[in-house]
Amino acid sequence: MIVAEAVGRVLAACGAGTVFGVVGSGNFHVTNALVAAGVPFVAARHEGGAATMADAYARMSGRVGIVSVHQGPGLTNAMTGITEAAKSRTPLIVLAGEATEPQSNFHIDQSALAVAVGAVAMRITGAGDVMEQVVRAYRVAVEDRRTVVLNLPLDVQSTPCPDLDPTTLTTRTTHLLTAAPLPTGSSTAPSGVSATAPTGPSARTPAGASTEASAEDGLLELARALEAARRPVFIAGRGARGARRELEELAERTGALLATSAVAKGLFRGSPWDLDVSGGFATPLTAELIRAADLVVGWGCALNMWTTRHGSLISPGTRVAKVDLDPAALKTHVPADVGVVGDAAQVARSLTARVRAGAPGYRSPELARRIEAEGRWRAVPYEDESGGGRIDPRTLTIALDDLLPQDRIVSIDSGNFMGYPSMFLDVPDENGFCFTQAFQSIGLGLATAIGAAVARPDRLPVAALGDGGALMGLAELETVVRLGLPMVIVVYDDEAYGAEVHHFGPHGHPLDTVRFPPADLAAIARGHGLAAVTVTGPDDLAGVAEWAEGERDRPLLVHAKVTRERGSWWLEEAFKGH
Ligand SMILES: Cc1ncc(C[n+]2csc(CCOP(=O)(O)OP(=O)(O)O)c2C)c(N)n1
Ligand SMILES: [Mg+2]
Repeated sequence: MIVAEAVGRVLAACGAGTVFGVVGSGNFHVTNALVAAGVPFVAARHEGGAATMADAYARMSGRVGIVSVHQGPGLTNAMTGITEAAKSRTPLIVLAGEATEPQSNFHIDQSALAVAVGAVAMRITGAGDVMEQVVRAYRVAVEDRRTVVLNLPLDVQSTPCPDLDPTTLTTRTTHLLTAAPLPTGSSTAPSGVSATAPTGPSARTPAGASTEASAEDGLLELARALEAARRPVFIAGRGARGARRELEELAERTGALLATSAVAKGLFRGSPWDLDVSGGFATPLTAELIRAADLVVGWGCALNMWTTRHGSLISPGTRVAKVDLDPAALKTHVPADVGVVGDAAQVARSLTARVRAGAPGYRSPELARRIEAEGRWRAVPYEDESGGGRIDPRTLTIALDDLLPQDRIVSIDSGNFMGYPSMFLDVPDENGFCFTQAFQSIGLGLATAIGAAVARPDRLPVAALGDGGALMGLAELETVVRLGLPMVIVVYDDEAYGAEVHHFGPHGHPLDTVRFPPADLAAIARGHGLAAVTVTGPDDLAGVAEWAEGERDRPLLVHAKVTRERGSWWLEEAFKGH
């Protein structure tokens, strides 16, 4: 056996779910070793797609995402997806061949590249302790919620190492995975592994963070704040995605209303007190109720500019509390008046046990009626502006919401269009929405939908893209067809980088650099083997209905020519951040 094969075997023994990649000579053996050990491999057509697929897969499956890339350009191609994952604290391992000889065409400083985007750089240094090094990388990904670039130098990869029989492999890997906790800072300076300092915080409580006593103080203060609150609202973020039951129990006891950040959309679906998403995508009712809150508690939620509309959803008199694993998150964005460092579910459980029940809080029969009547975007009246060969994106999305099965998983690209699917397409729960927007890159939407589809084959994958993002990520259209995914790809086509058009157009700037001639996206899709429908008005939606009611044996691309006279209302909010 050679080191490259040992790396694959050990990673498989750690529990790697699926590996996404583009195979070249520098990652050939490690990828085949993973496959030989039973880990499914998904071939992407571009490394950027592979990284984003693995990111989405990890988010939607709860497992570590694995990416496999060739040295040099294989890694640079993957960098945008790696950055998105690193910023989102997605547990991800990028296996990257590494040319250490400076004369090699493939040589670059891969560790510096990884660190520059907030990932953790590690390296396999020899045959001696390859098992320890792989397990350490895996544990840093899981326990610190980090994206790890694990460099595999070509000369080290080909070094012979003793064969690992399956029983010893399993026993030793299990032992290493469950051995003593990693010391604080191991993602910055692990012994035996070359690593460089990351820019982000560690999930493990670092020195100087809450002691047990101060955590207890924080809990007590939050308990008192909840008892005193008349109009409490919980806003759950990514860090609370697994804590629905605990948060609902505490909300029930304290009379709190329930909202989420965009990444956690769907978490409280079905609750009569669900306000859906807080922030730019919030309904008028949700914005009104959050503004009128006297206590807002962010659960695993930074309360950033998107979730709070640049802070404007938090009124001056409103107290803010935050519960977060990361002590730094208590102070960033909207700072907390009351902060608790801890896991959302655990903290909620312990508060439910100690908070006095009684006050109805924000929950009244009248409010329940209003939430039922006005709590969804599709209940907000609007004037349909379809006409002249173009469909109003609201009309399009509401119709799709009706036509497509509820058991869906929706992934969204970036751009002016992005609010329409985020607001008008319902999702069944927090595992029905995949939002790879931490880096605000366009072009990640299709690969996101593929990774999400691999994680949740029981759901209908829906990718919502702009024409710009669709054309940027087009390489993966073949992947959708090859994998036989029953995906619906909706392209909101305004023949432009609409975000730029609406940003600069009102100021009289020339827009030729951001406008394009029509592209026949339906024909492109058919060329790849998808079914396709071009929608120029509401009547064309019959084609979507036909596909939905049929065998769905091929993926469908809905090429929607959308109205483009005005920018979307959440975009103005977004531009404040530029
Ligand atoms: C990789 C990358 N390049 C450029 C941008 C700047 N940008 C933001 S939105 C956008 C336009 C996207 O166009 P499209 O996908 O058609 O969506 P639309 O805005 O038209 O709805 C661009 C170019 C970006 N965010 N990411
Ligand atoms: Mg566009």
